[in-house]
Amino acid sequence: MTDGQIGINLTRHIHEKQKQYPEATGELTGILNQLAFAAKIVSREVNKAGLVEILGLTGEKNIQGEQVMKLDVFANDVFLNILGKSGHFCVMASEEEEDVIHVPEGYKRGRYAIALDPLDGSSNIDVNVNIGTIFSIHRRVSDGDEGCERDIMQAGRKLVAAGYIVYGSSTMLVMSTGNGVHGFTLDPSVGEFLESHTNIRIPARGKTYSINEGNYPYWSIGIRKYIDHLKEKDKESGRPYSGRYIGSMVADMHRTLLKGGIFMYPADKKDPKKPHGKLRLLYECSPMAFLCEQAGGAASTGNGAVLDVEPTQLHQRVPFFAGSMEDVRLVEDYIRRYDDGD
Ligand code: AHM
Ligand code: MG
Repeated sequence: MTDGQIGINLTRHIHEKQKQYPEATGELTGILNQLAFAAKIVSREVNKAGLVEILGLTGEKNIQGEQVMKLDVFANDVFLNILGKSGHFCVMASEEEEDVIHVPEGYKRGRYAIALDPLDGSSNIDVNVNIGTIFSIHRRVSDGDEGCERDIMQAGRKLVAAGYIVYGSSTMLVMSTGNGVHGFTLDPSVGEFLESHTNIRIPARGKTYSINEGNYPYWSIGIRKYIDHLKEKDKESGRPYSGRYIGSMVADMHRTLLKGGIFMYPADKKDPKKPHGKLRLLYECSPMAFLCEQAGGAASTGNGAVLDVEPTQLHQRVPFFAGSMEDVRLVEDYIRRYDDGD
């Protein structure tokens, strides 16, 4: 039993923030409510995933003889369905879809565009590791009724809002509308996201680094030297950095936002088809970069701020270094010193 003091929910939080901006239309409240609604549905299914395994329902058909949908396809359907009919968006993009997605016939086209990774890290579902949804929202820039790719393909600097939902030991929504970064934890008993982390700030410097070190032989000299450096005894702490890598971007970034340190997915020479690393600009790197900067940290491609990259392709990839300001500056320095022209 609590003393009746219940944290404020997501709707009230946005509402309160918007009061500071008389020109705000209140539309962001509606958008975040719709995102939260979709997140609750996906969260329910993610929590059932382990159980489904035990009950043997992961085959092609379930006991009713119905097709069992893969969770990432399910999450994609849920988000696109709810957001597409919300009246807030003119066009959408998803990691799961090659082209932009238009609002279904008969539904209002709105003033915003959204890019999504509906279920990032989905290869981790089988092993009960945190996965997440990432979103980024821009104001539309095109004229006419239908939105188009141009509305989605805007630099992160112009984001109106961005965030992620992490499905873990609890489900959390972490977001920014350009007013700091705030976290909300889903209370399943009342079905509401309640404010749990107000104004998250990344420490200026952290103690951990997060990277897939199996790619070491494929990295540039600068990245290899930087990682070698982190393993040396630090002059201040007398200890090397600790390695922490889950392999699920949302989970790795969530820890980095709260505790500091650096998360990286650099370019590597493993696959000539992916010369810029693995992570996608528009719905993975850009929204996370927005959150990092809003929390007082930094996010870089190694060669400038992620938020300043002008997108050229819907699914383009960029090298990504994000987290504590001093840690990000140091890796940039190594890249400048050793990889110039590499
Ligand atoms: P996905 O979009 O196919 O799920 O891949 C993205 C995921 C990120 O969550 C994570 O940071 C990265 O892939 C891990 O990649 P790797 O296995 O190469 O370390
Ligand atoms: Mg992804």
